[in-house]
Amino acid sequence: LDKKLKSATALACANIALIKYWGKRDPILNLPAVGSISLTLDALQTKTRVIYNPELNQDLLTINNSEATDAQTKRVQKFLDIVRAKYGFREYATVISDNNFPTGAGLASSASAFAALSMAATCAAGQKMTKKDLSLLSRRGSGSAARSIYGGIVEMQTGEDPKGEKDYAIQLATPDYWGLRVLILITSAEEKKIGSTEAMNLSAETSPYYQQWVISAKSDLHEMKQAIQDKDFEKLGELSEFSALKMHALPLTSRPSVIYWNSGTLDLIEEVRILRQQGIPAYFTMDAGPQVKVITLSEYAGSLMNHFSHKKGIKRCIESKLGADVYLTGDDS
Ligand code: 2P0
Repeated sequence: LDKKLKSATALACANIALIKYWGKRDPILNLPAVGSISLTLDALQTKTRVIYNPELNQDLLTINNSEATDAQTKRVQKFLDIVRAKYGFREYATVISDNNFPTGAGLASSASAFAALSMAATCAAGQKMTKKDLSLLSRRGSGSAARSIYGGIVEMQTGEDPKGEKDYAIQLATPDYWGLRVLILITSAEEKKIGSTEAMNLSAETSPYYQQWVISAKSDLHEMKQAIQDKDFEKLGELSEFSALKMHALPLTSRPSVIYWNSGTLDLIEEVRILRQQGIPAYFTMDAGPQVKVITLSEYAGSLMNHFSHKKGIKRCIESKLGADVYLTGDDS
């Protein structure tokens, strides 16, 4: 790199999978065992600045103006080692990352973090990357980050190739294709007990349902793509709930078992089903944590936000529309 400091800042949105990723076919290259389909979430954004500095003797990371934990710093260092090896330079970096969503809300997102970091780290190193290259690279940081390169509705593809040349995301629909909304209902702000990387490896090793999960993923992806093409909201919602519950069956049936839900999570599943009986188009999904995300249509989002914000057991509600592709903010020019 040039003698002077090189920096770049990128912004990426988090995403919520409708058809879930769970399990890896290669832990080193971080190749997913199954494809997935997600909605990019405009309301949950990470902005990351990378500044390479020849005077540093290690990478430094701050998140929301505080020094990151050792585990977070190590994960970023490992990722920047991949970038340095790929482009043949040695400078360490200061990485400054900020989330626009409330900290301590149980929403820490490796997806938006590694998507933003991929773009900032390569751009600051003077590399022009295509979206496909960024998706391939950010997958090394976190599987779900490969999807956060794109806005709208996104598919993470997966192949049989041992090097993972087909394991990158593509955009299925732009943010304005369909008025989908996601309500993020926070039931607990606690740190999760076991991270998804560890839990998915445990599932692959010990859950008796794991093989079937991998086999059955293909038809879920196929059906979901059809539902998106047809703008069939009922089908999209029904498949999303099915994939979420099927995914959670893996940690639930691992040894030892991992339960990500709390009683508030179950209350909200029930609540969403009751709303549906009343004719309101709302479907739930959950990731590796107790928060419930409600998928709905734009015309129902306001009244549903109002409904949930008065519910006992909900700490906070965030409404999101579909977000955009990762981009450079221009703060460094
Ligand atoms: C998903 N999750 O499709 C699934 C559903 C959580 C539940 O991707 O090990 O942090 O870094 O590749 O991406 C969370 O796992 O895992 C995740 P790694 P990641 O969104």
